[in-house]
Amino acid sequence: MASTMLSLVSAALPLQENHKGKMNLGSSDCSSFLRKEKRNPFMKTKSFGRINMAIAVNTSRFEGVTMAPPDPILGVSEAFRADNSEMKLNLGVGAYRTEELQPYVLNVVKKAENLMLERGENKEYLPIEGLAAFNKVTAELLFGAGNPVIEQQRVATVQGLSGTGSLRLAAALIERYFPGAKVLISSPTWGNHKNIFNDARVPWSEYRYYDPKTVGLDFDGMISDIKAAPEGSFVLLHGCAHNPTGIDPTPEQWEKIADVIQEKNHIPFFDVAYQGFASGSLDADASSVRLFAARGMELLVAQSYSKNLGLYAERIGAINVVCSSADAAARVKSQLKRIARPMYSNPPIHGARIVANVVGDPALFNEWKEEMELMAGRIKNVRQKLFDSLSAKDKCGKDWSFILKQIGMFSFTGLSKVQSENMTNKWHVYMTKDGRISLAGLSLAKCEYLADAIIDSFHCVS
Ligand code: PLA
Repeated sequence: MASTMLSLVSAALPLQENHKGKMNLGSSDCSSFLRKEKRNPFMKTKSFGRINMAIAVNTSRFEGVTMAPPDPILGVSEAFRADNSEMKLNLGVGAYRTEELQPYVLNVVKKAENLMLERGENKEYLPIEGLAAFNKVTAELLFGAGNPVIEQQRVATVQGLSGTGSLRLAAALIERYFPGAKVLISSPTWGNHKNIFNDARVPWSEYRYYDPKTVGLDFDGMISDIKAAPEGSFVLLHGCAHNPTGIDPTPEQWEKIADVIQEKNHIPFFDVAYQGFASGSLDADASSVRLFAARGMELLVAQSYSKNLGLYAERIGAINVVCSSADAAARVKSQLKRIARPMYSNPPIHGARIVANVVGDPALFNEWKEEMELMAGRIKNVRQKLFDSLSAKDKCGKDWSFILKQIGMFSFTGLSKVQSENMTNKWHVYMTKDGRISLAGLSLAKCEYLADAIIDSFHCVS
């Protein structure tokens, strides 16, 4: 306590200098701090001069706090900003860029914001569960308007702080009401999933997902790991456009996954962060979730509007819990609110209004679908161009066709950690160390350069 108080004195002193530059130590507050200072074990002398006080301040109570490593995904953007090379390319975070590699604000978002200005909407607190109009349309976008789970009021929907915050709310619900239950996570998965469950103190283990030999889905491994998990586990599934592999189960495989989950009494937990980015169609990309809901299963779904509406910094998303009765859904919703209140009280309104305006208005909704197709289409084009460039340039004849089989924003290149480091250190291509590149941050013009970097890293670095 003593050194904390001294820090305050030190910070306050310059403000207390009078116009002649002399210190005013006579204030009662200040002298009470100084009396405490005499007992401060960190002080070497009893002098009250500025220099000695600085020594005391340097002895931090946070000495035991170690430096945290940079985040494996968002840390890449920090490193990118610090690089002065003209060739630099940020393929780390999954953020959509135009062909000119500029951030993109969707036209429908600008229109929705104009509407908000025209209406002169206020900034009052939202209820804990978020904006009612948003919660309505977000569940409809996910399950399809008219889905029995909505009609029967069996979905507890709470607006969350985008996908991450919504996942975190669900993790807290699991920790509180399913103590000891495990969450099964695909191997590999989005880097932050493990952090979220660790921080919520929810145990997790991995199920096989990616087969490096086929650069495809290890379906048998996935099924047997889900089968082997303790009954009543939560199975975290990427609704579409699996991050980081870009490999999704086929519709037939989804049916089989649902069979095993049902057999084992597990609870499916979908993370839908890329609705619209897998196929370009919002409906098609929700088909996995709808398939499970149609079976009458109880399930959790976290949603994000960061990518599909480009609302990254607005932090807008939702957690939906489908229950077997309206009564259970009401109780679950009340508990989600109870978890949210001490965490952040209530969510931000701006992004919620944008989504409500866009999804709730047929004209804007159709326009959004067109823009969504444009974004997804641009990514498909760079995917094709990257494949063509790699195939044309690679003198060793490696088969790069796996790039075309992957979907969504990313490509999982198969580059190792050292090879990925070579991409950054030699070629100024910023990417995550697991070999993932975000094609959303790539332009047609940069494909040839990227192909050179990949070929060099793949064949010359081991
Ligand atoms: N779930 C998955 C599977 C994701 O890939 C991401 C974002 C989220 C949830 C959360 O996004 P949100 O909180 O912004 O809604 N993944 C990014 C960004 C795009 C990140 O790591 O935060 C990625 O580059 O992997």
